[in-house]
Amino acid sequence: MKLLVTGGAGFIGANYVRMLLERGGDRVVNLDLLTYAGNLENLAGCEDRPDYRFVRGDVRDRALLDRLLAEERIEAVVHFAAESHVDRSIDDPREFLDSNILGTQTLLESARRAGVARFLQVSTDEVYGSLGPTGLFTEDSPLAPNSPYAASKAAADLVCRAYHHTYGFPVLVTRCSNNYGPYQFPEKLIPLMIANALEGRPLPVYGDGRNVRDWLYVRDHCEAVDAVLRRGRPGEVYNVGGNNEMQNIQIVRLLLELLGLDESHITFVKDRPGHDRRYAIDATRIRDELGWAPRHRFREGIRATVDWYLANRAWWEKVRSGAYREYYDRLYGAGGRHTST
Ligand code: NAD
Ligand code: TDX
Repeated sequence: MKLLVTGGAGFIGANYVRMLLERGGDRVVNLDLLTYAGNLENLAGCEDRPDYRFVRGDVRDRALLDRLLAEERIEAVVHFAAESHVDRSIDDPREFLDSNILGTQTLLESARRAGVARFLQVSTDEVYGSLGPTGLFTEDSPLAPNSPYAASKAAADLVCRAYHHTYGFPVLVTRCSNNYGPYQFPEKLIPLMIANALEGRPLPVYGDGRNVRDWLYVRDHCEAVDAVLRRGRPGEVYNVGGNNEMQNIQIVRLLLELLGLDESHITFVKDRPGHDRRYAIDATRIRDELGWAPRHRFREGIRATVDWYLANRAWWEKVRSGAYREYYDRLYGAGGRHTST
């Protein structure tokens, strides 16, 4: 298939592009704006393949999209591109609404006009809001996003829904829980904690550390996206989860254990405003309809992830320099939102 992957230089997108190229049989055009989160080093070794092309550009650039879709005779779009970090959305929501909502609509419109046969919107469990101590999100759970990031993703999902309902455009939506694995930008919990631990910095746990996330190895998410893209029912939403609920503090302790460090490195800091307490996914639909299930056990996946960050120190040291330092100091430094409690 001839695929346009957006956001393919980011964490999940790069893992997805790598998976497709490993497997072979598709042509992959990767459109990415290379924001702070996009990094072509995530795709090192792919550049010269005849079945791959990188284009730097914005999903809000309609003229570019029209040209690219026609020129490459694109048959399917997998839309990863987005502003993805909740803390940044709390600091400055505007770019999230712009990129995530208008970006999705621009891409939908261009793809519809070009007669694209499948359009997959990569969404998140955060659109459902927060759970209490029990229960799971199903595809029928009401949308109740709590952060500007989550609101922007929910809005984009609704625009996708409208394009299917109004124009019959073959849109599919996946809503996945928290991913972890190689190439994740070290602003997110797991790589941030690993990098801080390796640099001898404190590990900043928000609030009481008992917020729960359902962690899924990135490769399992990529396989779910691909299954839905090729075999899912247009107009449908598919939840994707690891059936692996953990409190943040458990994750941080486990990382310290794997790194051979003690708990003195943990520091509890001021909570994230509006911090969702618990996410948990019911992934029955994708399992029953498409036969998808996670293939990586958490213990193995997290060990592989720690090993990857140990072996790729140059990768994360580079992305943590420059502009990242300013961001980190603003949020976690003296007077920042996440100062020690
Ligand atoms: P990321 O921040 O690592 O990567 C995002 C990529 O999109 C970057 O390469 C960036 O340059 C690119 N991008 C941003 N705005 C763009 C624009 N306007 N035009 C073109 N490219 C643009 O994000 P990620 O963690 O890989 O997440 C990818 C997608 O998966 C997002 O849509 C996110 O909402 C969703 N998702 C992420 C998770 C998770 O745990 N990380 C879980 C569920 C869903
Ligand atoms: O320094 C930290 N300390 C901390 O305690 C950071 C960065 C996070 N946390 C907590 C907040 C969350 O409860 O860890 C948990 C995970 O935080 P993030 O890695 O920021 O992820 P989350 O907010 O859960 O959102 C992620 O999963 C869903 C992705 O960033 C989203 O793109 C995805 O949609």
